[in-house]
Amino acid sequence: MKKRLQQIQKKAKEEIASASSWEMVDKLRIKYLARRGLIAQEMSQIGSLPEDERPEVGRLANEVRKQVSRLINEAKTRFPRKFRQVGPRIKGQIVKSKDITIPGKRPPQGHLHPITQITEEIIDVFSRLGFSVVEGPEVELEYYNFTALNIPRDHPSRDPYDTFYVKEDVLLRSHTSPVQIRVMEAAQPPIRVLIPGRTYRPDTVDATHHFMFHQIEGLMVDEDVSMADLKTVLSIFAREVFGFEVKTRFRPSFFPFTEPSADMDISCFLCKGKGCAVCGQTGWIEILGAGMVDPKVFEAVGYDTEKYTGFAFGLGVERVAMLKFGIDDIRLFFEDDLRFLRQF
Ligand code: 2U9
Repeated sequence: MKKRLQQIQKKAKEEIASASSWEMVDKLRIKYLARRGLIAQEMSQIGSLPEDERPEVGRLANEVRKQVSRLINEAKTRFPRKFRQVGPRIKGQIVKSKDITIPGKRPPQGHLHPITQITEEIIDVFSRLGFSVVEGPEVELEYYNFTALNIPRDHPSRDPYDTFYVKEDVLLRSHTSPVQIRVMEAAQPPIRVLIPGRTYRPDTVDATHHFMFHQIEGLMVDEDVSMADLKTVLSIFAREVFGFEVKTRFRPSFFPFTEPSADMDISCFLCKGKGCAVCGQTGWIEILGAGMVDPKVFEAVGYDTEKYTGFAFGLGVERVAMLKFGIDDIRLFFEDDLRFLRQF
């Protein structure tokens, strides 16, 4: 049997060497290597040999099969086969007609809207101060938009000239403050939330007003939160967003939902406070409104007004974006003109 295996190997070698086409080599593959081929036939006899001869013959048979297989594979590479496609492949597919070394075409790539960019930048600053982002409905109940915020029944902002009403008691929110009420109804202090989103007011559209604009409001409530915390947090925000050299100042103001209230100015980051067109020669730019949450608001959500205090603030994202990017017309943000948007 050993002899026969050696003869098979010799014969196979000769036949493979004299084959003159890919198809002839493939016939030899079937003759020698197929499941019922010559080598398999020999191997099937191994079981009938005396036990002590089997391992050696087995090893030889395996060796012969390996050699023949190698010779056949080598021989196949000598012939171009009619149906065997050669050429560059992309994901296994032959792409004969293509030069895959040509650089690809870059797909058109967009970017975030400037309002989204500024929103994300501000969120980033406040998240490092421990604030988390919450969003809420744009169609709101009058109760959350006004009543719970201590805005009196006869306040002018409730007038349909200043707020879009969907029907009685239902409106398009005029600020994002109703979301803070919803947060406080759902959770107890400590609270540190940032509320970005669209707000709506029926203003006549001009260079600085639009019927829809974006606000970011913040709220922090805990034991012992003071005006010092408000000033610290908002001054950090101002320096992170407008530059580390900017100063802040707080002027007394009034909002129905905060007491005391303040407007925060930053020193003009363009003229460094000397006076220019952007700061109206004053050296200061108004950035946001803020204040300590009025106890009336805490009462509306059932918080213990003896135990908790908090501060809140609100800013217009378009205004911040216009200042930072030097844009003089709010309408540009909403016209989807790519000549404008591509600049950011
Ligand atoms: C709750 C309590 C208090 C949010 C605040 C302002 C001051 C403010 C304006 C900035 C420019 C609106 O976009 S704008 O026109 N906002 O001046 N907002 S304090 O105070 C709150 C909010 C929610 C429960």
